[in-house]
Amino acid sequence: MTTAIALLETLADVGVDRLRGGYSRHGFDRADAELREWFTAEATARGLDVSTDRNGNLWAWWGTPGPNAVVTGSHLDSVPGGGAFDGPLGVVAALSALDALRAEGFRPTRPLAVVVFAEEEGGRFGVPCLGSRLLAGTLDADRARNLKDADGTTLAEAVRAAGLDPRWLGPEPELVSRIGCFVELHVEQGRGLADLDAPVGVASSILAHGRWRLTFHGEGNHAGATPLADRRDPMVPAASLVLAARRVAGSVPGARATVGRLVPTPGGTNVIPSTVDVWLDARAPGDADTRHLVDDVVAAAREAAEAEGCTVTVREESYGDTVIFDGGLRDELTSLLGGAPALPTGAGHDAGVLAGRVPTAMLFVRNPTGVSHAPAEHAEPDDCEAGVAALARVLTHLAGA
Ligand code: HGY
Ligand code: MN
Ligand code: MN
Ligand code: MN
Repeated sequence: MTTAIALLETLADVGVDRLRGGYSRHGFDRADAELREWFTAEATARGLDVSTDRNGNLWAWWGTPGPNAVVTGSHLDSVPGGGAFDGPLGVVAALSALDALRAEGFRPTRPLAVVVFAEEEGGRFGVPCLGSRLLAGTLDADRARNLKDADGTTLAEAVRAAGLDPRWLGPEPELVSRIGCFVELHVEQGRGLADLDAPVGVASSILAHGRWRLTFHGEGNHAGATPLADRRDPMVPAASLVLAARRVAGSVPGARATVGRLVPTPGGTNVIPSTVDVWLDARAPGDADTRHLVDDVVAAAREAAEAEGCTVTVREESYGDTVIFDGGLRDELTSLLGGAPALPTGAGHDAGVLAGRVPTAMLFVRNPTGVSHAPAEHAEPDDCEAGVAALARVLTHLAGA
């Protein structure tokens, strides 16, 4: 049986980001192709039947794909400069758990599948959980086809280059109807388990969260020849947006707002930009709080833009309402796992997309520092193995019934 860490090690050289540190592995890029090959080889070596659905999600079946399947898995893509565990730990733990089940001579009485969802981070095309949202029908396929990456390549062009037909992107209700339940294992992104000194936990909820793109329009000009009074510099309201996001979120209990990406055009050191694109990531416990938070931040941005003689356009790029995981399945797993703690998460997941459609649960593995979406993201080998054992226990319980 190959341990989860040993399997993760086999991915150590895939999509290494030498500039940022960590990994950059994005939907349908070169690293993604290597990851797909890796997963297909590992799954096939375990006697699983691997197929790719119309949205580029990979499915590895133990037994004939059929109704009431027990599905586990996660994603292999990362944020730019991401850690090694966010996503891949859920996939390697699923493979390692299946090794354990086979070693015990377990035979599932229900179809069992390991799934790898495409472009979960939205690191290339800007919409998180792209593969699972398309599968579930919560992302318009035409809009998806026209999503562009930083080089202007559309998703349609990228999936075609990956050997898929973009005309097929879209909901797969028949495939979703086969899922009897979905359980995703994930490294915890936060310190909940570390503070509780517990190796494994169960998810209770996911914060409402969304992404908004604000484009500030000003007048491109010379940094040296343009007196301050003659400027319409979009970087000024963009900077105030960053500060407004922190100020407004600080007034909403449990809220978070982040500007992780800000792109001036043209981006010259001695050039007043003509436009500045700013991406706002806002999250809060509850739909209303999140919407209200964003409205306040946008109002402040509009005011700052006007004061600088600029305009601003706002576009909602993605949104997911608060997810409360299925209480029955959650309680079943917490007791199955000897009273594992149930805890909320501020991170979004494919499990959050499916939770509205099929009984869904998540298992978390302790992250000693809680740091994630950074090269320092970590989980100890013993805790990873505790996660694998917990997942194997859960799969035996669900697929053996
Ligand atoms: O952004 C998130 O919360 C997740 O990691 N995609
Ligand atoms: Mn992530
Ligand atoms: Mn993730
Ligand atoms: Mn010059």
